[in-house]
Amino acid sequence: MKLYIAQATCSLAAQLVANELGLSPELIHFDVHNGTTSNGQSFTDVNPLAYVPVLELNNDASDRLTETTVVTSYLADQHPEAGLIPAAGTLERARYDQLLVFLATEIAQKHIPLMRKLLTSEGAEWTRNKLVKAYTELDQRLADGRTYITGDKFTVADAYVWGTMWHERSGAKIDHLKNLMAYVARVEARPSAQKALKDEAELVALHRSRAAA
Ligand SMILES: N[C@@H](CCC(=O)N[C@@H](CS)C(=O)NCC(=O)O)C(=O)O
Repeated sequence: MKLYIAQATCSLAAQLVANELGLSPELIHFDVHNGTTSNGQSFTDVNPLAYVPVLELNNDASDRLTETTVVTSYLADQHPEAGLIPAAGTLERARYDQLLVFLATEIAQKHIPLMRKLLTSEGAEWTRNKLVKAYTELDQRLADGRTYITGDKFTVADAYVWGTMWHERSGAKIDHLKNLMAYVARVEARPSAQKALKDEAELVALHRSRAAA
């Protein structure tokens, strides 16, 4: 399997899930600044929409999956014994998918125009308020002392929350959300998260050094 990633982006969630499952996809770095990849492939051939994560499967057709929620859920569904996601077709899974879509639309995608400074000041304020509201919802879930976002078990959603904690870059003020902050630190302390950060940093450095040579 190949996993296309970019630095400090939502692809960290896919890396973390792969690590939790003991998988070792070949990582390929897409440099969002200059459009190159660490293996020299044209990234728009890989994903015409030009974003990560992209998971390329080892099947005959080398099928590719995009969308963070789909990539992470697919990996978790392939390894039900790891318990990283509820079984497909259950009400529990429908509620779970509801949470993943909430994370994708109300958090991850809200950050992007802020980080890229694409909004008017009125638009930026509206979007930051939406982000604070969404993060407050997560903080309230955690207020009952649970370890992870859906309970005491680590799941795919935790990887996604952690992989999209871009509040500092987007200027959303959420440091007062103490349950959330303590929780994110717990996720980040997991060996799978530390490995994701390390693998990403090493690959980015390799890509840059090859480009400079
Ligand atoms: N709908 C996609 C969006 C993924 C996305 O926004 N990826 C960003 C990083 S988090 C990206 O690759 N951006 C490319 C760029 O900025 O050029 C998903 O949910 O996975």
